[in-house]
Amino acid sequence: MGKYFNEAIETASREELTKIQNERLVNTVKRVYENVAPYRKKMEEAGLTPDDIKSIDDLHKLPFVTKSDLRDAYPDGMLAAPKSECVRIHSTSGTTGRRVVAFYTQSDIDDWDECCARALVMAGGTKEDVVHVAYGYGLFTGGAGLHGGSHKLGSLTLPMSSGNTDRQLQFMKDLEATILCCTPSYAAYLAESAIERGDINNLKLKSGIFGAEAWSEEMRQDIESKLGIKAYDIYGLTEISGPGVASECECQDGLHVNEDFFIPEIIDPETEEVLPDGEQGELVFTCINKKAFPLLRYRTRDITTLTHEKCKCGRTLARIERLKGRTDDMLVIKGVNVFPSQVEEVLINQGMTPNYQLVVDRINNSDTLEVKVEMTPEMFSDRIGAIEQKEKQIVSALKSMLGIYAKVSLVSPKSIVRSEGKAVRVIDNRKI
Ligand code: DLL
Repeated sequence: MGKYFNEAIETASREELTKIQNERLVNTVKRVYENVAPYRKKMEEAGLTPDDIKSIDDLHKLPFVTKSDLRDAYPDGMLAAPKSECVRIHSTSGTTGRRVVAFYTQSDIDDWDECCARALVMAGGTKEDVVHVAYGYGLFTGGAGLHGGSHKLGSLTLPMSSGNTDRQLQFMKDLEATILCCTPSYAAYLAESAIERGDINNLKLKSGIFGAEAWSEEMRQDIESKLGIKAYDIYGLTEISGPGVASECECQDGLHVNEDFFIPEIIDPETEEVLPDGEQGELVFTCINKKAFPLLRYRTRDITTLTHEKCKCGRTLARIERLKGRTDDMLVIKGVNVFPSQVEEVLINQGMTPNYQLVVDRINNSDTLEVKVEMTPEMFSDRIGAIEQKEKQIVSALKSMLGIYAKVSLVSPKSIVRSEGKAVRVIDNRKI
C-alpha cells in the first residue's frame, strides 16, 4: 500500500472526476425521482423532471433538502431502494428533535468503508497498523465507519467503542495500537489520563483520526504534543453516510472530499446562492453513488470554504477548510456572532486546558457570556493573585477576538464533565 488507497480516483484529473460525477448524478436524480415521493414532489414544485439534469452544471436547479424534510419523512419516507435490499441503519442523536434514520445497502457500506480506508491511508495507515477505534459503536456512525475502513485496509482493528478509559489505555498499550480514532475531546482526555498514569511513554501511537465535532488548530497542536502523534481531521455526517465524507492528508491543509461519491457546494445560508471557491458559507452535499439514502443538495448547516486547487500531496479531490462550526451552534451574543471554536483558540493560546464550557444567559434583557475553563494542576496551586491576573489576560484576549466582554472563571482541574463522545461546549440558558 502506497500513499493512496485509491490512486486512480484520488489523483484523477478534473475532467475524469467531472465525467464520473455527471454520469452518477444523472442516474441518481432519475432513481430518486422515480422512487422517493417527497423528492418527486419537490422537483415537481420546482417544475423539474429528471431530463432537466444533464450534468453537474444543472445541479443548482435542484431544490435543497433540509433536516426538517428528513424529520417529516421519519422513519423511511426518503428510502430510494427496497427495504429488503438494505442491510443496516444508523441514526443521528436526535438531541434537537426527531432522529433521522439513514439506511444502507451493502454497496453503500462498501463505498463508506472505502472512504474510511482512504482516510486511514491519508493518516499513514497500512495493513501493518493496529487501529484503535474509540468512537461509539451502535446507532452513531463513528465506530462502524472507521471499523469498516480499517477492515478494508486490512489493519488489525480494536473495536473498543467509547467509554471505560482504563480499559482503553490498557488495550492501547498491550496491543500496541498505532492509530487512534475518537473525538478530539476524548483524545485530549485519553492523553490527560495516560500522562497521569505515567503510561504516556508506553504507547506506540503514531497518528490519530479525530472528528465528529469542531476543534481548533490549537487543540490539534495540544493533542499532537501530548500524545506525540500527528492528528488528522475527519468529517462526515449520518445523513450523508458517516465519517469519511472528507478527511485530511499529511499536508493538513483542508479535508479532501470524496468527490466520486459526494459533490460539495458552498451556499450563502440566507440567500441560498452558490458561492465561489474561497468564500465561507454553508456546506451542501449531493450523494451520487448511494443506493438506499441518496440525498440531493442536503444542507448540512456546517460552515466552511471550498477549494478545487490541487493539493501538495498529489490529490486532486476538492478540499473543505477545517469546519468552523454549525449555523445552529453559532451563538449570537449581544448581536455578535460567536463560535465556540474561536473561544477554544484563545483559551489554548493562553496556556489553558481544552476543558471549557460557555454559559450564556440573559440578565435584565442583556445577553451575558461566561467562559468556564479548567486550570492546569500547576496553575491551581498558584497564588489567588496569579489566577486573577490570568483571568484578566483571557478576558482581554477574548475581547480582541470576539469584540465583546466575556466573564472568565478559572475552575479547578477535573470540574468540567469529560465527554467520551462529542463534548458539550455550550449551555444556553436563554432558551429556557
Ligand atoms: O459525527 C460522523 C462522524 C463520526 C464524523 C466520526 C467524524 C468522525 P453526526 O453525529 O451525524 O455524524 O454529526 C454530524 O458533526 O454536521 C458537523 O456539525 C459535526 N462534525 C462532524 N465531523 C466534524 C469535524 C458524525 N471534523 C455533524 N469538524 C456534522 C467539525 C464535525 N464538525
